[in-house]
Amino acid sequence: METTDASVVARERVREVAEQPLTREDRANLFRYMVMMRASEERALTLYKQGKVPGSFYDGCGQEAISVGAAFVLGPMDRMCILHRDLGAHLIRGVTPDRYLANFMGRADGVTGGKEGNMHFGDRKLGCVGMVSMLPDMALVAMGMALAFKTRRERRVAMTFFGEGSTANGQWHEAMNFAGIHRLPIVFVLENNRFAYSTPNELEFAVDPVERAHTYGFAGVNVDGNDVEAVFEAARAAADLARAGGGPTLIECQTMRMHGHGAHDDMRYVPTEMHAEWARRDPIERYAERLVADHGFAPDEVEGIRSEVRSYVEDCAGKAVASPMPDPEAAATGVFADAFEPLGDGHAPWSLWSQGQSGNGNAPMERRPA
Ligand SMILES: Cc1ncc(C[n+]2csc(CCOP(=O)(O)OP(=O)(O)O)c2C)c(N)n1
Repeated sequence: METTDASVVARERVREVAEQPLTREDRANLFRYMVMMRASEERALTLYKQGKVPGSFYDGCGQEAISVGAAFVLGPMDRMCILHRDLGAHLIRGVTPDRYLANFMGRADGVTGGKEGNMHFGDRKLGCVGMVSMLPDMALVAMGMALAFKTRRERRVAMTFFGEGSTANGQWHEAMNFAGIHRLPIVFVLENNRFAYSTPNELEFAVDPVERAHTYGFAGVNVDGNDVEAVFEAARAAADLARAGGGPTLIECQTMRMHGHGAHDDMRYVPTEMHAEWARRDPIERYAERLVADHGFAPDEVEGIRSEVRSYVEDCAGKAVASPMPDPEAAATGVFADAFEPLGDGHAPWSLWSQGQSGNGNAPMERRPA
């Protein structure tokens, strides 16, 4: 819903730059990163079952299209607050699977160097804040970054993810309200995966959270969260709008958490037919079919990408398992940020959507091989 003339003008400007279609290479990369997320999480679950992960294990199985589609939109100077179902966003920013797997095992080569043995990590040099476990406080952190971008007149965007359960917490309303008042350059990505732990949607809210966006003065859009290109297009429009001064957008992605809340949860509370219905909408299988049916990929090519990524993840697992436990001395290092430490540009093992041509104000993403 448009609320002011400024947002109408911003939407017009967005339309001018948002027409750039995805290339064949972009589509291959969207597929690659979804497969990489699934393969990495499956590998991590195996490590957990082998007793190599000291804590619990959480994943985003079935939700790959959301973090991959949304993160794909951003440029190196944008910033992200990523949560526990969003490994795809870390991978797109350039966290490699070996660092992710080593992190779960508390190893020296993990993202946090063994300081944290779970998914509460972020690599600030790649533009991602370390995860705050209290939900949904990352929305407030992202809001703060967006406020800084706006205050400094930088054409940068903050993006944050959260589940629908988090929207019942007061902190979420504070983030939405403040972002709306100041028209901050922020994209809120809501992952409605039907359950907050064992609580189903009908016991979570009387009004769907996407409906609330307009009461804070900005648009709420609903997308199929199992369709990576639908998520990408919604996130692209939202990020371009934010960059053009049009303020926040709330994107609600409809999906399903296909595994338990954590590896310890047997999901007995999920009706079997419901799970089976969502399995038929698997985002990776759907996209594999679409690449062949609509985008001129040969079936062998799609399977080639799948096996290439799976063997890359397997190599990464070998590196992670070989990583040593951290030196106890390291516990005292890196606790405080060095104020003058230069931030690196986000980069990823495979080339990304060509950001430079979209008028988003970011430098083009550097293209590097794996
Ligand atoms: C303030 C707060 N209360 C409780 C928890 C424990 N907790 C972690 S994840 C989770 C479920 C959150 O559900 P939702 O926001 O829908 O995200 P999902 O896990 O389904 O992706 C809970 C209750 C927490 N991390 N923070």
